[in-house]
Amino acid sequence: MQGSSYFLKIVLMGEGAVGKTSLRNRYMGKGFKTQHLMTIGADFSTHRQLIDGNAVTWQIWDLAGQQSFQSVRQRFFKGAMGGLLVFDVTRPETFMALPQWIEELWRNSGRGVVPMVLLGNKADLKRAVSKKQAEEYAKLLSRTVQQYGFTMQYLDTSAKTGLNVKEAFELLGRQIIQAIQSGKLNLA
Ligand code: G3D
Ligand code: MG
Repeated sequence: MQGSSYFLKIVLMGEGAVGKTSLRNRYMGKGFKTQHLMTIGADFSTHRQLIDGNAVTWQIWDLAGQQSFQSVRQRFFKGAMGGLLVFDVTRPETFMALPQWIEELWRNSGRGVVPMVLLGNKADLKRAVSKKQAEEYAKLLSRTVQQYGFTMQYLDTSAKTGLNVKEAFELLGRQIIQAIQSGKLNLA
């Protein structure tokens, strides 16, 4: 079966030091290049992956440092087809901050509600947020997003050991492609 080609901008979201850049680096492997957009304070890098026979070219956006200017953040999120929503399982406050990130993505994407995958990173360390808590939150979010053609899934990850890193990107890609194919997510 012949798959399709997709060029997908996605954003890494979550509080400082949860491991966003480390997850990206782990996924991309050694020797990749990033482009720095000084005016936005963000980097992006591209990576290709075959997902269920579809040729996906990711453009992965990552905030360099903690950017707080509203105008800058709007440009960061604009055009995003989806996001990896990351918290640190050792720091509950990073879990509590997730709703603000979701709201910001959906408000600024220019596409409305777009897919996300929830990641509890640093699963190699002693955790303070349980897997059950995170899964329940994902289930709750799923009820909100199912009308848009996707579900919200949760994965424990570790940028240190590599646990579920590739899987996280694959899951997100699958959700985005599904939403596009069902006509609920606009590529334009
Ligand atoms: P950010 O991009 O979200 O701000 P970083 O976060 O990727 O810069 O990571 C912040 C710190 O957490 C880094 O430590 C990094 O090595 C560490 N880290 C990231 N992911 C993991 C993980 O899965 N497990 C463990 N044990 N540590 C992780 P330093 O000390 O370099 O600041
Ligand atoms: Mg970073």
